[in-house]
Amino acid sequence: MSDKDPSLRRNAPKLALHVPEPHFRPGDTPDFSSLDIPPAGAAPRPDTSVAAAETHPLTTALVRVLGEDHRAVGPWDPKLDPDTLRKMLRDMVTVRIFDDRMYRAQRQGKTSFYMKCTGEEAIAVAAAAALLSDDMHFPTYRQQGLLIARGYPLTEMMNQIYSNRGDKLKGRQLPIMYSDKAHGFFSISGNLATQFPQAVGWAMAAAIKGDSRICMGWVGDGATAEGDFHSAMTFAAVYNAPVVLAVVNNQWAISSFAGIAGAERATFAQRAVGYGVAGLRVDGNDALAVYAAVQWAAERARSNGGPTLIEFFTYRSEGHSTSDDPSGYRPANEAKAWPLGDPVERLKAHLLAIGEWDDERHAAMAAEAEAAVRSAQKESEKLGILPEQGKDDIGSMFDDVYAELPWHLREQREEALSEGGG
Ligand SMILES: Cc1ncc(C[n+]2csc(CCOP(=O)(O)OP(=O)(O)O)c2C)c(N)n1
Ligand SMILES: [Mg+2]
Repeated sequence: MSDKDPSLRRNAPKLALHVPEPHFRPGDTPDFSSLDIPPAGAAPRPDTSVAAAETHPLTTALVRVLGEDHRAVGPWDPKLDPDTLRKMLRDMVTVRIFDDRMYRAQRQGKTSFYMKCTGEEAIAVAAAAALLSDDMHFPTYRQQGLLIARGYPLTEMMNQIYSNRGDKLKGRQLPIMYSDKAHGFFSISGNLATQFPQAVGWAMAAAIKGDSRICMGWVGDGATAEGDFHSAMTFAAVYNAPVVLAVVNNQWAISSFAGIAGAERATFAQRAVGYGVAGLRVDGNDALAVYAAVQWAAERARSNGGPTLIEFFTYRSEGHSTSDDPSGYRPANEAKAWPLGDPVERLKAHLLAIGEWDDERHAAMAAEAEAAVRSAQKESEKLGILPEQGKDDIGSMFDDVYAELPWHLREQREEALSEGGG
């Protein structure tokens, strides 16, 4: 009998697969005490010029700056001036108010769809603050904070959400899939993970052209399972592209938890190790840590040190979108149990702790932000809301695709117009 005889496997165990299951389901009491949350200030900060491998211990650590006493501590403290801190806080508060009002607008039937980033506000807002205003972003649908932090008019955002007469994208994109070249905000694509190869390609082009601008690509934890994530990492590593690649790990991808994308086996930041790219794992609810990490990676990219993969560890506090009901797949109070806290409250507490803020100023700022969102909404609604759209200019749906409209589409256009489309 040969030693390759299949009968030798007689006593081998039956092959089995592991199907990851979230720790808690509706009705369970969420308990995150087994999560390893190192104290603020514990992670070392290597020089931005180190070899990628020297950052790899940081892919299992957690860069944190805001301590239990709400003070900034350790080598990652970006030592921001109070005005910058206050601007970040105002932007984060504005994002939250904007999200709440647009969520309500969807429930009132004024638009078909909305997506909030509640609990994740620090990430986009602090990343915007850390990069230069003409650096480019390839965002997903949860980085509205980039636009708000860069001063993009709230009315323009709402016009897009309502697909109204002011929508410069002419209703061709799903609500919230903004695009604005002037604000360095690439058109959002609903196809997950496309942002990574696009960002790497843009960064390579910037280098080929001898530009000094860098860019940042964004994906979620779930999207890292897409092939695009891995091809982008390969190109970024091979060509040492000047790019910052962010994985926002908010623990959920609609109703599937991060384990289904591989979080049980390794951190998302550890994906960097296999590609030989620098990697950082960062407390995404700590605006100062987010700022410091993006600033570090930006400096590295700008000085031709190459790409950095940053995992922002956070929690999606609300539903995936207005089409989702998370009570069907996770405990209702899971967001409250999340041990990294609320990013808005943490930044506010920091400003209070260093004596640069008080409750009255906070209330006045929040009221101002509320008024700004409310007045933008009023302006935008003058230009119409979604259910009213689409009748006045049906012919325009044939525009902007072909330089010369093919005959069959010309026919369809004439037919649509003669049916009273106007
Ligand atoms: C290629 C592709 N597959 C599936 C979807 C459907 N889809 C839209 S969002 C989403 C979840 C993405 O989760 P994650 O990447 O963690 O980002 P998050 O929504 O948590 O910010 C899925 C599966 C899609 N849009 N594109
Ligand atoms: Mg996610």
